[in-house]
Amino acid sequence: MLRIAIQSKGRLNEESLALLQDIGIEVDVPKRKLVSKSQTFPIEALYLRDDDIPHVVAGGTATLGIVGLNEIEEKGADVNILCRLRFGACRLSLAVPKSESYNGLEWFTGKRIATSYPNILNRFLKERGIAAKVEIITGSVEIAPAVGIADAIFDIVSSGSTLIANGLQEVESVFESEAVLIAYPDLTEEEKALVNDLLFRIESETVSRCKKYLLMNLPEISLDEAIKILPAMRSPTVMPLATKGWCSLHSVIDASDLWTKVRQLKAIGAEGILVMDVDKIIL
Ligand code: PRT
Ligand code: ZN
Repeated sequence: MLRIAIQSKGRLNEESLALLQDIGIEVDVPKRKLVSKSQTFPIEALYLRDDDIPHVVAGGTATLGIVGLNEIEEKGADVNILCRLRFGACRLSLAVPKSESYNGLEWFTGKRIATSYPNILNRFLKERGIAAKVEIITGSVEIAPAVGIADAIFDIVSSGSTLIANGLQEVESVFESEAVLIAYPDLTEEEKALVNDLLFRIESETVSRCKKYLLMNLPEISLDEAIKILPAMRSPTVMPLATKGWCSLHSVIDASDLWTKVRQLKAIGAEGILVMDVDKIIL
């Protein structure tokens, strides 16, 4: 039986549970329960604050955990990072008041920087040879400059709107983060086999989330050109249409390439292009 530590509430909770559900693992949504057993896979979910997850997995109380990479980096926990989960994306950045004219890292020399991530910040400042004073604050870091506790902040940024609302400007992006799956480093052979099964499912799921399935009608004369545009997993599927000289072309592409590819395909005569989400990709 595996045990996976999940954030009990907060930004990673919903997407962690949704990911488990998408890979066929149903667990009860936390109400006041700390642990809930899945009926569909030998795993139970342990609901915790995100700050506690690295430690609980490093100690083996949980075999697996879903947590922000920023937490692992800050806590320096001894865990294996198994895969990135492509949600909870954010960055840890330095920000200064908008009124300051910022001209490079030297600006921070002698300044007070408020943060909940002192270890990552201290490492960064040391690497860059900047002598600043790190003020540890747990929560509402962004108001520190306005109330005079600090001159600048080092905090999580996602859309950037919290910084703007507090009259701050992001000046250095230091660490890129997203949710990751972590594991206790000393799993038994039986646990490893279960974890591999889970990883296989998760990879199929996370890969499919950034893919699109495309199908279109195409003049046969443009086929070679279209195949160059759409390399697909092995090669695109081509089927004849009832109308002579035309075919139907099917392919899977990276979602980020969608609009570029659609423009190129239209330029060589593609018509009736359908774009669909991909539920799973089993490679
Ligand atoms: O109660 P618990 O301790 O479990 O939760 P928490 O309050 O400590 O963490 P939570 O739920 O806020 O965040 C959990 C994890 O989500 C973080 O460790 C990150 O890995 C990830 N994450 C992704 C974020 C954000 N995006 C995010 N935007 N965590 C926090 N924020 C906050 C940030 O602190 C700032 O206040 O959102 C604000 C900035 O957002 P923007 O969009 O205005 O830039
Ligand atoms: Zn927390």
